[in-house]
Amino acid sequence: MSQSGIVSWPSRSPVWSFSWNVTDGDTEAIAFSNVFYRGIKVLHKASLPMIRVQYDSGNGPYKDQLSSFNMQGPVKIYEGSPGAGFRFLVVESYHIIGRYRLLNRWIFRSDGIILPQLYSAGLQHPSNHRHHCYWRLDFDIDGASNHLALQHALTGTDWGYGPGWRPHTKEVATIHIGDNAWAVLRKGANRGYVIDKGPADGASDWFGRIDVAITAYRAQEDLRGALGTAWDDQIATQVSGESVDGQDVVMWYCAHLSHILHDNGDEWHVCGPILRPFGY
Ligand SMILES: [Cu+2]
Repeated sequence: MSQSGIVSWPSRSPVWSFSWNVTDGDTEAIAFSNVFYRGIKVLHKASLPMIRVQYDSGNGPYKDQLSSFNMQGPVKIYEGSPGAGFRFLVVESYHIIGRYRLLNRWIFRSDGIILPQLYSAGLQHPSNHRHHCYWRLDFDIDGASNHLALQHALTGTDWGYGPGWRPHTKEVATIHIGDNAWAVLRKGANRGYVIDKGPADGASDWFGRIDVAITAYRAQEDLRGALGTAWDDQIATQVSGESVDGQDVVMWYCAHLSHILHDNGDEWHVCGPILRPFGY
């Protein structure tokens, strides 16, 4: 059964507000929509529509989707603090697919940092394998237009956004370079998010070939969990070379979570990017 809710946190003078839902069918785990930080829009929608798993043993591959059907218990929402500095709000769902246990956790910090995290444990087959986790981040920094996506390179060249920050003006699907940092900003305003590669996000390979794709928002391209197969993420179908300069930008972020056999599947592994605000 699907679940949904509206969050305004903290209830007195909210820092974060958004709606969320989990459905069955062409699902995308927890889908967050209309995400605002301190009253300024950040994301039109954020979700995890696709996980592709590839085994060295040749079993599979698989495409896993987190849904209300394989979710165990309700979505949990709770808050906490690591001590000084900031507080955080967690929205999470726990799923079982075959022998996998998957925890889909989103952390919204009071300092504006967003941590989408996927935790995984369990082995479907006794073989090393990789989970390729695809987050779809439909940014709406200050609204649905006038965005720019940048990739950071380790160079002193300045394209007008600081040394090494090179704008991607056309749709692109590519891999990380340099220090693996990206940004989506609102042109003309020094406001946006830096997207850093998470510490356990691994490397692309022949099976999961991309780390990031930047596309122009098209309503008909939001296929939720229907995009992709076990063999092909089909993200290339959304990358046609269209201009993304000043458009409404969607970022696909892929982490490549490696599972090594010798831990017997008992250990939890975690992956996911780090989203840091600037100018909010
Ligand atoms: Cu695994």
